[in-house]
Amino acid sequence: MYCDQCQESVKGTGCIARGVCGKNEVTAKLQDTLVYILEGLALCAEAAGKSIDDNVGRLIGEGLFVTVTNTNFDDDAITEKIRETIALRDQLKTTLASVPDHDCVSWNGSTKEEFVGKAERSGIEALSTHEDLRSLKSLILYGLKGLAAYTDHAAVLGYTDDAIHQFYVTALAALAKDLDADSLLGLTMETGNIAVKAMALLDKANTETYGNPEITKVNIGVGNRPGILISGHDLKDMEELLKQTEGTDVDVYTHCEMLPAHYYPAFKKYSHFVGNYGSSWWAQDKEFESFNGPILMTTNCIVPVKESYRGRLFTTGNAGYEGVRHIPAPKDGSSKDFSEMIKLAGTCKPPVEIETGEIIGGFAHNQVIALADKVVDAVQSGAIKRFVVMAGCDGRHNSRKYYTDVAGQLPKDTVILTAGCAKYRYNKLQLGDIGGIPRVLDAGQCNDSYSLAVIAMKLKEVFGLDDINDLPISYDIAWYEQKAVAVLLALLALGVKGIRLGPTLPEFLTPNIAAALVEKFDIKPIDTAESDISAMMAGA
Ligand code: SF4
Ligand code: SF3
Repeated sequence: MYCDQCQESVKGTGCIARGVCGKNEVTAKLQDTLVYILEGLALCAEAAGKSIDDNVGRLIGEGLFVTVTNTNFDDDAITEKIRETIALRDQLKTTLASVPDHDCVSWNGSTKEEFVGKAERSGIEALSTHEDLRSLKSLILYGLKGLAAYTDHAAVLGYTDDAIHQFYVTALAALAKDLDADSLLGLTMETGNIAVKAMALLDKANTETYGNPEITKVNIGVGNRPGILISGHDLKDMEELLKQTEGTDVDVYTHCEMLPAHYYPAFKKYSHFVGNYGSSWWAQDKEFESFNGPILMTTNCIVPVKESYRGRLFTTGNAGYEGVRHIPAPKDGSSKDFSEMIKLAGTCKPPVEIETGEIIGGFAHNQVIALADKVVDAVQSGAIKRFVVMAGCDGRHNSRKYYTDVAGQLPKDTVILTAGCAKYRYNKLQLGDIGGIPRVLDAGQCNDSYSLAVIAMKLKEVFGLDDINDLPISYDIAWYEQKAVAVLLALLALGVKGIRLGPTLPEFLTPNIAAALVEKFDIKPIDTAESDISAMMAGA
């Protein structure tokens, strides 16, 4: 195996024997083959020369999502996805006057062993023999995986966009071709544009379905009834679980990226929706243990499952883990059936209290724009000197203490704008407020970084500026998996310059490609908290 798609990839070599995330060789190879066959499907779709239909777009999006870090560790589920993709590719082939001449179009197999064997010649290393071109193709592929995850969440709510589906075809087909650096750089920028579209689509899907997020205080303590813990990013699962547990003796709690569900009006009416339990994804091995009740993983991030809670863990959607029960979506579009989990919850003890108090969030674009007068006054009076966008992902490494230090040491006249699980590094610090505006404004999940961009655009308009980079906003983004790659490319596509990216620059960027990004966008690696704070306060 070879994998370098996340921030925790083994430095210098990528993960070659077993992933730091727990992904083993077989799973990694199956994921590589799945992407390879998706390239074949894309070449055929391109040759067909007409728009792909929604079902094909959905299948491609799901295939990409399954390969996102910490999403699916279930070899049988990935094997089935490869079979489905081959069937679709071959069906499309029969309609073509001229079939593209490429191994990813003609290669066939049907068993797990054949798919694993194929990965020897189809993984990331096969993208190009030239390391800079491979680096650019990796950047496109990883951004594509991230934006596909967002698009899939929107599709679950009935929102699709042909332009995004068409881009799946363009980008995946490009991975199978010999293209020069300029073409690949152009495609990288286009990946950012499409990532903006994907986040906007998901924002529309979430807010039209569940209302605009509102300022909300979320309880982080526990009640005295058994609970179900729900994690990941899928709000439709959240809705169905709340409906099915209403009127039972079971409470519902959120973990990690599901925290922002509390901010949506549609979920506030449920009195058994008690609060947020625990913290970031990587702490789940301890927090799932002490939660005591069933846990539903709707997406990433799943960490290697401990025996102490394996029997209480369930996956759904594109998430999967060998030996863990999976709750499928019925083919007829009806609700998923969470009754087994609910029954199990009734036999469990209530969660162990690990903290008490409240956290505040719900500062997505609509809510912040509603407060625009207050925010503009605070900037004009000098009460707010600077905004620092600290969105993105959290991760295991101690080096991420940097983000806690930055948040804690930023001057009191600064406001942190956040989204994604990166917030868990500082959202429980008591950082106070500025004239009633909290110093940490949480917009929501990582995809709600879109909200932060909308807020920046609005401020640019209000202050009559020509360039988004003239605003008193610095960007100190944390990345871990491929959704953060999509968010980063989206910010670049929106014209944001001078982004700090940490805790390390991606392993898959070669020195030449990293230098090109630095030159074009002034991307910077992080330094110490002290020196970055003084640079940011000086506008650098
Ligand atoms: Fe390694 Fe990250 Fe790939 Fe897992 S997803 S195998 S940790 S690079
Ligand atoms: Fe987190 Fe996995 Fe990226 Fe949605 S839950 S931000 S890491």
